[in-house]
Amino acid sequence: MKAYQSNEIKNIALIGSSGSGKTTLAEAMLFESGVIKRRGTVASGNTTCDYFPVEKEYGYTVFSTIFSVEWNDKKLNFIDTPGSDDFAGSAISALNVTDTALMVLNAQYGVEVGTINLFRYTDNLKKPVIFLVNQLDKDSADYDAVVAQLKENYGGKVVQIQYPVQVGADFHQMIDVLKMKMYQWKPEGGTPEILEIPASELDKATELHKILVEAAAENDEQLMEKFFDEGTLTEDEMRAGIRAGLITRGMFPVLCADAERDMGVRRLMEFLANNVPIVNEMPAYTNTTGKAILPDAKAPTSVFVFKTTVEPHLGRVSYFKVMSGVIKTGEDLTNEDRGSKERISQLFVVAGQTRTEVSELVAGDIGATVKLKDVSTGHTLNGKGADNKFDFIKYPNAKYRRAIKAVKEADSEKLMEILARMHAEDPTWVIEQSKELKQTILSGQGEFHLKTLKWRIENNDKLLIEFHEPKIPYRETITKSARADYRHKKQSGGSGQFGEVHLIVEPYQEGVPVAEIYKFNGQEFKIQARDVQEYPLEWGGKLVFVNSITGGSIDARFMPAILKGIMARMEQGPLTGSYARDVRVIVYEGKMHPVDSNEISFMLAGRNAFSEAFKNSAPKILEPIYNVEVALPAEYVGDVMGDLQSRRAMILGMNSEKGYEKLVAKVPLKELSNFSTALSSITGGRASFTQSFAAYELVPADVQDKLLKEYEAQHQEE
Ligand SMILES: Nc1nc2c(ncn2[C@@H]2O[C@H](COP(=O)(O)OP(=O)(O)OP(=O)(O)O)[C@@H](O)[C@H]2O)c(=O)[nH]1
Ligand SMILES: [Mg+2]
Repeated sequence: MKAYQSNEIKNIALIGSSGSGKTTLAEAMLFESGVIKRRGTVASGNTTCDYFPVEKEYGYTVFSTIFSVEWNDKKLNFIDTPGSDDFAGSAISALNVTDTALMVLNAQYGVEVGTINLFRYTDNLKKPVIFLVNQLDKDSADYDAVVAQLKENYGGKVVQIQYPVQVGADFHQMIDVLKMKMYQWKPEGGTPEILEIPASELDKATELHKILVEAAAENDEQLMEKFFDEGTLTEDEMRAGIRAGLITRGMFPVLCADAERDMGVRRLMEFLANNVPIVNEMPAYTNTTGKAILPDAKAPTSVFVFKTTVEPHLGRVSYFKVMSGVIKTGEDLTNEDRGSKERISQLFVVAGQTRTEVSELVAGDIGATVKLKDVSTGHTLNGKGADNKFDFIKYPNAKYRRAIKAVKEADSEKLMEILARMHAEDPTWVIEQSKELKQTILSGQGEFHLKTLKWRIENNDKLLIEFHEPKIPYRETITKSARADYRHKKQSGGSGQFGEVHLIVEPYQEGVPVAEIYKFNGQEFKIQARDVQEYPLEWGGKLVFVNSITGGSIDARFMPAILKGIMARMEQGPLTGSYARDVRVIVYEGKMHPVDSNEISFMLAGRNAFSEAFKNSAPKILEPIYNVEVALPAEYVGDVMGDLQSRRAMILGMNSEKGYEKLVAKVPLKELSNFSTALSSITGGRASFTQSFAAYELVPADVQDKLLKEYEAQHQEE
């Protein structure tokens, strides 16, 4: 492959709903540009982009795949991404390192929920979007309906570049209103005949051409003037206008294809080579200090690793974008995130598994390297004179969690290594070894997402794993004040143990001072808060420890032991063994023994007094509540609402957005366990949702009873 300069490189993300035809299109582009000699199909599992065994087995894309093609002296770097919401992390990372999104639509279904979600990501990232209406050969394809839907959703900025003369099995001709030509294919597709527009289509083509010229002119003042003077623009001027429109998201061009039969693909690549902005026309990236880093080949070298895979016979492959400067083989770079040195032994331009070695890649380009020692996704490698770090990719929150375990206990350690590696490959697989729950919790984007991971571990690493219902990180707290005392006394031969602690517990509320007098059973307790310590707890909330000892009934040196005893109980709450939070403890009285008192005695006395007081203070269990937002087609709102209500959800609202409905609710984590699966079965996969932690709230009385019983039963067993 020839060496390309920054102004000859275009980076494009292939995005779109699952099944719209991205991988099939990629195959056709690779074939037409001569990278591959035969076109594979998704059904036969021999495409360039779906090369992982799991993808062949399931018949859909799981990992994004990078491929580069040369077209009209431009280098087009594409990233084929999975369309399923379960793999949104890949689409988001691809959008972050490319400059334009090619959004593929299925002409049968038009704008799907997947389209809308993905479009929203392009909006957040301010990336240009080109729509490609694919599968025009399908019998129920309806091109005009798709364009109408696009306009309804994205307004007048949606402008047709092409339209099909016929749709369905007969599809083999389309009119290009930029070129003002008709493209016609033989049944085998590939290179079209380029013909004059037939008389029957001329009126429609002319009308659409006019709309396109005007839309192109609108993005540039000079073009607008020229358009007013002469009533038209040259092809070059139109391109300049389209490019300007893409950059500002002032125009969303629409093109046509039948990727399966390789029709429209060559013209699409020509359009991309001519119109997609080059890297330095797009807004600069900023490093973590906020400094703009231009894709300048003359600046010091910085490359950002956005993807890592582990491949048979090759090991770890790091995919990167050159943020500035030039990366060369034989060079030593510094891993800014680790402080370590890395030798770049080989550089590749890739097309799936096919790799072509190159000696250098310039700013703006995308490539791969192998055998780096300690580099993960998200790291930056710098050459001399650069000290950049980048962290611009924001992955979506996890929304499906399972406890994961090796079937054989002996494999546990190996499993943790594999999981760490899987996380490096896909950062949306999140692994947490929870000390609290005594489980390894794997979180991801959905059931599919986790199933894929299981498939890979079992098939590639030959290690059997199982998923379990994850435990819920409950919390305990108290709702009124209570008092207790406890004497720890032990006489065993030599020196004994003695410690006595009297304390009051009460709910902790920010800003509420300790009272001077507390009353229990008609008896008054005077409090003198001599020392108040606030301890923010690792697991949320606070423990406030008040020393109100007067007259030296307990030596100051024993106070830390009492606190330690209480803290031990906070870590394993008296009700269900969950973490306790938001408690104020006032130690106001006690007794010592001149010989037998020691730290251990006061620790035990403190712990037991606290336990007893806690149990008498109307203790309650708290559960994590999550904010949930569901985007779904209107026809499913009733069913999904019903499903949410059966999950103890509190529905907070419903809004209509363009083309879909949005339900907002608060739902206990416990009830969200299989929500993504239920949602996808209710809506046939046409909905998506996000979840994020909101707060801890009291569980209803019946749930608390059930939890207490479960805990008791479990304890009796142990
Ligand atoms: N008839 C017809 N079938 C197509 C066309 N494009 C893709 N297909 C078929 O549609 C199915 C899905 O295509 P893919 O290329 O896997 O779709 P994708 O967008 O990559 O899907 P994900 O990887 O799940 O996001 C495959 O069976 C393709 O052969 C087309 O233009 N016409
Ligand atoms: Mg695919």
